[in-house]
Amino acid sequence: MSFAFDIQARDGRARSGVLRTTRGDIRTPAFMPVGTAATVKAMRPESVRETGADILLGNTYHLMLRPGAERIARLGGLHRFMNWDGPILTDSGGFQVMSLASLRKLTEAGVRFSSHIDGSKHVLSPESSMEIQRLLGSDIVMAFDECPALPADKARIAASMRLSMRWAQRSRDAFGDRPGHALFGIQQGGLARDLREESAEALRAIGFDGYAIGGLAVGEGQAAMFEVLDHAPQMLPEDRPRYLMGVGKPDDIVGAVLRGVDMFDCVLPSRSGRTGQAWTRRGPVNLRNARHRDDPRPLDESCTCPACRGYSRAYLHHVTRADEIIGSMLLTWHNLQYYQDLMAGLRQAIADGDLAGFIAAFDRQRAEGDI
Ligand code: PRF
Ligand code: ZN
Repeated sequence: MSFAFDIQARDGRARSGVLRTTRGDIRTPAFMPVGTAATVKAMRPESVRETGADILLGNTYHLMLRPGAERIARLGGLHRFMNWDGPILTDSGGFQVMSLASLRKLTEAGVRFSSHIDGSKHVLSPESSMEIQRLLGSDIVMAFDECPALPADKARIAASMRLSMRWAQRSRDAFGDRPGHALFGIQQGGLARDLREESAEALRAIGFDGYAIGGLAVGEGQAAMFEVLDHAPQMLPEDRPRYLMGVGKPDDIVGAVLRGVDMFDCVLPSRSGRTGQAWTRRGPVNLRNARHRDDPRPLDESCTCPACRGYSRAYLHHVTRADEIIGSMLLTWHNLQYYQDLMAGLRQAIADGDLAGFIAAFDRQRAEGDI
């Protein structure tokens, strides 16, 4: 088994601990900022680290197309290339093919598609995805899977899940034995409990270093997602990290931690920072709104980030409206800081055995609304 996972505290189903990788510890529950194209957009990696991030996410799909996995390997691997020496998890590509590429053709072998950048033709399979993630030097490699868009009928979801489980076995075989690198399996099965159980059983039989919950946050809504999370995490091995892919809003993360999830990634804090949306203890704040135009106060007086220490709401409003680059830089930093502070708060609350108190305060502050 690659990477020890030390669970240090529990509170109900929630856990907090440390995943020990060769490139450093990942404190869980963890939020992984998304660095799709070998950059967390608008941030230098040392700044991302300053927000408290222990690990970044990269994407097989984008990097294979541009600048190419072989090129990154020749240049010393993704860590050296992007100047981030902490752990990197890479997604396996199938999910991004389905949402971004055109002319997709799915078969038992894998998926053929045309690049969203230049229309060039490519193939991804469990074997080629494992090879690309190896060339990138990824620390946590994701199995190659397919994530059906919801709503879809149950027969379609079952067939897709079973294909993903055959691909999970092929991913495991192709990954081989790579000390110092971990392979995570991905549970699918939509909203159906029996399909989630069947998928978990298949993954447990193959054996992975960690287990992701895929196929959620694809349009089903929070209530339906939480219903799945009321049972899905417990189907996965208790002693290994559980990763909910592509989630989410702050309240999604809080609810998922309560239900036993350890790891998260989402473009939301970085992407919304580039559109003038800030996330704070009091909920979302749109800096484009004219009510900030003459406001000399910081975005959040309790936040330690550069945006909140050095600038007024009026300034953030101005640079956001004027589409100045510093607006993206400052709001991305603030949002990543808010997310990492939220994760630190969750870890501390679990360690203190007071997750319920933390969530009550979280809900209360959000109900008060922005100042
Ligand atoms: N599979 C993979 N990546 C993903 C997902 C998935 O199901 C999701 C679903 N929210 C996000 N990213 N491989
Ligand atoms: Zn801030």
